[in-house]
Amino acid sequence: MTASTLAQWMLQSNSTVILTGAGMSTESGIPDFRSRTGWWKNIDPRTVASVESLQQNYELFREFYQMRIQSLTDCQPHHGHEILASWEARGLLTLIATQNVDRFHQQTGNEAVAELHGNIVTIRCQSCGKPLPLGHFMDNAVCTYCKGKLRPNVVLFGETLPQEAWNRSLREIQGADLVIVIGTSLEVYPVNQLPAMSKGRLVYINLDVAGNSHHFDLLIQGTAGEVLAEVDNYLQGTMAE
Ligand code: BV8
Repeated sequence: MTASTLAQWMLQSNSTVILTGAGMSTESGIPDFRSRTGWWKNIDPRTVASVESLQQNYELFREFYQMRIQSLTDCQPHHGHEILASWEARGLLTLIATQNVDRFHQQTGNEAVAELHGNIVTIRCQSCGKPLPLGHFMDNAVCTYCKGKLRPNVVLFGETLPQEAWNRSLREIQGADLVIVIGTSLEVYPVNQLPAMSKGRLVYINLDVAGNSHHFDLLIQGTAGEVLAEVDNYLQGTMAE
């Protein structure tokens, strides 16, 4: 019922927005944050992923992000990412609003992507804001322009979200017939306010569907890769007619 229902809703929808979180990338080998094997199980995010950590604990901050960036090089998008790219190519998706910082949606071909929490693969100087090559950050260099601290273009705790990505996601979600939330605990503000902005149908695809307080029209418990493949099978079948 559930995967076929979602396929039908997608075919009936004139505007579908997908909101993804770290659970979209765990099948690629990237840990999420809050489940049993997540980053924050052993690390307090405030000590490595906040503005304070950048200002007061720069070596630890830099080591944490160098390790995150390094571990990305051994990971690849999975079939679920490819399905989402094919859905955009087939005109089934208006936007992917993502909390993920790995750029896997873009890497597999999605073009309409709003990065709500930035990314960890491009670097800027914290002082003068100028962009610098990733290698400078990985080699512990300082800013070549002003000798300031280098940092990834990720949204740290205590930083505001990129205005353009936020406005675009809010606008598209408010105008969507269907919003599909995939692989996120919806614990982080203000992204966790977005699902309630939908006036259309709201679907949650997640390993853990019990732990959220949002009103969803459809809950599909399972891994992103498996559920997306199941929904795509129904879409392929229906669209082939
Ligand atoms: C801001 C760093 C305002 C980047 C991240 C007290 C109460 C409430 C709110 C606050 C508070 N104190 C501070 C705040 C605000 C704070 C916040 O929300 N804190 C919370 C956590 C308490 N938010 C902020 O600071 C934001 N900024 O509010 O600014 C402001 C205004 C004016 C001036 C200045 C500031 C900025 C948000 C920070 C974004 N950066 N981390 C990084 O290193 O990545 S947040 C971090 O969590 C990640 O970036 C990630 O994007 C985000 C969300 O996590 P999820 O993607 O949901 O991942 P999670 O592990 O939680 O869940 C994964 C789910 O997937 C699980 O349910 C799991 O079961 C499921 N899953 C796993 N595998 C699969 C799966 N599902 C399906 N298939 C699978 N295979």
